[in-house]
Amino acid sequence: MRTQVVIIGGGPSGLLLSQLLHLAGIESVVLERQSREHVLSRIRAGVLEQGMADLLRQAQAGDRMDREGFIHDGTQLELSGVGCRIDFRKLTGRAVIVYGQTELTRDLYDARDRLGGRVLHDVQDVTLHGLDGDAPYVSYRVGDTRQRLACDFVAGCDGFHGVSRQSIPHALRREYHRVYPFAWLGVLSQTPPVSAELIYVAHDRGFALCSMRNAKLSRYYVQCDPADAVEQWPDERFWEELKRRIPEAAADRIVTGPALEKSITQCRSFVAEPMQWGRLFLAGDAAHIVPPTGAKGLNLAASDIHYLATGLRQYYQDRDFSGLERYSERALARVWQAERFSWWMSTLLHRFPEHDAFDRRMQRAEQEQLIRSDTAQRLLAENYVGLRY
Ligand code: RFL
Ligand code: PHB
Repeated sequence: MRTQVVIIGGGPSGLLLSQLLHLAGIESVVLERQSREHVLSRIRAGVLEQGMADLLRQAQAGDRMDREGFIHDGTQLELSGVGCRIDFRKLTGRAVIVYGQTELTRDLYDARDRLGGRVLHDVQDVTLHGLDGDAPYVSYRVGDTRQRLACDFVAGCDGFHGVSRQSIPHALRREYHRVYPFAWLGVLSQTPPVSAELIYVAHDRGFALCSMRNAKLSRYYVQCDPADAVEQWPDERFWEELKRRIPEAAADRIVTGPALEKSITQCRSFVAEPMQWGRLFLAGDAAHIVPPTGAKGLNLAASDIHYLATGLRQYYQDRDFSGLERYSERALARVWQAERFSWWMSTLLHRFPEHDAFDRRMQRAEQEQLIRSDTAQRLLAENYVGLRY
């Protein structure tokens, strides 16, 4: 079997890439380890930058997002008891869209189905071969049958725990890693959101976030210990802790209910360089992770895919290698900006167990600067709505 581009991973990165390539007349096959139901059961990101939204429309997968997504012109910050609204529209002329990753992934699957795209599920033991030559191929197993798929290029869109990144020789790979001393406990509940805008809270007891998926579905987070297990957080404990951290008026009106989903995510920053080796190109979480505070993970995956799809189109249309050769450099320039922003916003809003009195004063001073300075607010807003591609 042969195709032009093998895409490892059927998450948002892989599906978006295969859809954009298809629309440019480039053939691909997506190899996904899990079932479609499993991929669609993961509750993750919720905030889309304009660049990602535009890309989804370009991929003919943006109709439902445009109908059902919510445009947010700003966000609320509650910084050690002081409220502060960041007005994205006023400060940048742009906004973000609140639309869940689960829905977006479903829309991409539907778009792939409509065009007859090839997405293979339950694919095991994916192995990449010949990446440093001009005849790469990928082998994998479905049930008891081992298959081999020859191609021109391999796109590694298989997330942080995937195999693609490991296929780049260790000596040629540089990895940057920061594990934070906290995690996020997230709850999805069938209740109306407490506020029309997201509320990011820095509190002495730890960070909290009020977010949403739609008018009837809320998503809330509290900072917790990375060693905590979900079982230690029965619903009552979660709601009680959330109410202690969020502004009093919000705590008074919040509607609570059973958790439909509850999960704990360790906060980390991670970048692997370079994002290309021979015929292999890494994109999305396969190459980088951000702590979720700036809502950048999914949006960074989208900008990678934009650069990669552009490079592949140039190659297939004009035999011009230059976009592919510059892929890693272009993608990484934007990745590092988003890494900085996510790290900064995490540092601003979380409680660090190792912080001493001086560290806490520095954090408070930074929060105060944001409350009083338009310039500081503009910087936050520019990064939050997303740097241009
Ligand atoms: P994904 O979504 O992880 O998809 C990768 C896909 O590859 C498959 N796979 C393999 N397939 C074949 N062979 C193998 N060997 C494979 N190994 C893995 C996996 O099954 C999966 O389907 O990466 P992608 O497409 O790059 O998309 C990136 C986004 O998913 C990610 O950046 C965000 O969801 C990050 N993230 C969040 N971002 C936000 O902006 N806001 C959030 O609130 C937020 N919450 C989260 C998150 C990521 C989480 N992870 C990765 C644990 C919460 C969690 C729990
Ligand atoms: C979410 O709704 O899941 C969400 C929103 C904003 C973030 C992180 C997660 O910064």
